[in-house]
Amino acid sequence: AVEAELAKSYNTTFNTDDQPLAPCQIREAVKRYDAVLPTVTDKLTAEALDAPKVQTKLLANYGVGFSHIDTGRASDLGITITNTPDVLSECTADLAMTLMLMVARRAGEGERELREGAWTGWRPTHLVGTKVSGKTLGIVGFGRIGQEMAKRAHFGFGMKILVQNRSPVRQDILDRYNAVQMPTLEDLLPESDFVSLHCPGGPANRNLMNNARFDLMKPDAFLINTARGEVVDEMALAQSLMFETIGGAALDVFDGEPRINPTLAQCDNLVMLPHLGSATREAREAMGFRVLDNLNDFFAGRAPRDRVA
Ligand code: 8YV
Repeated sequence: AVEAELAKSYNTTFNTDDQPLAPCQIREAVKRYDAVLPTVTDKLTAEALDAPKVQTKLLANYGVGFSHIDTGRASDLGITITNTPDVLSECTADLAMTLMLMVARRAGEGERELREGAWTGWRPTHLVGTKVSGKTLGIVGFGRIGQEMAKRAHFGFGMKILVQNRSPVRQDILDRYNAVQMPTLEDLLPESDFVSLHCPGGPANRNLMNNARFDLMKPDAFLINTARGEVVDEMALAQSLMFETIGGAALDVFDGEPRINPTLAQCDNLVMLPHLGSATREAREAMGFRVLDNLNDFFAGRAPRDRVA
């Protein structure tokens, strides 16, 4: 539906290849089009944006995260960037809850066992997992999605909520979920039974979860990542999983996705999904209309509602 709406008002070219744009195609696009609508798979690096003459005035990103865009380079070229916040927060938090429950209750392992025809019957110790209700959840990044996660975990599962955020969170927001803001990640990690990442990607948060920080987690704690792959040092994670210095992990995003670090795939105590955070009909359609709103604002000379750079 959103494609039809777009085509009504704009002379539109769709990338129907189902493939990310290669750097040369990005260079070509910014030379030709007034606006480009990238997704997370289109790497708008400084190199890809290095076109001699740039026609593009707006990068209207389809998604809330935009660490695939070199914002400094785009700004130097006078390009405005917008994203699609809010409309995917609930679905992404739903998926983070799904991952948390899957890894704690060993749902992925159970499903694999059934499909392999390897289930031999009920036993009292079979695939015994970890209780989620009432446990402590550490939320890293307390923006829109982090707060939706807190809502679900606190009201639905009676979890105690700890928060780590780069800036102080308003007390009335923390009070909604009976949440406590911890001064640093080093304070949050040893106290949490589950750690869920909801911070932005990009260079500032690359390898935020590294060896030293995995060592601070409880030996039976779980890591959940629906943020960006680069936030986790995947070799450090694989080691923690293999040596069982943490209980397990569940990832929806990967550094260099769709390529998966083969060591990760060998870990049984790891649940993996192919970047499904916002993958519902409702969220994807709303994201499309949010892109359209930003385009319409920008080309009508108004400030786009979701300008991020
Ligand atoms: C999107 C996401 O599917 O919004 C984001 O940041 O990671 C996903 O919800 C993806 O970005 C599409 O571009």
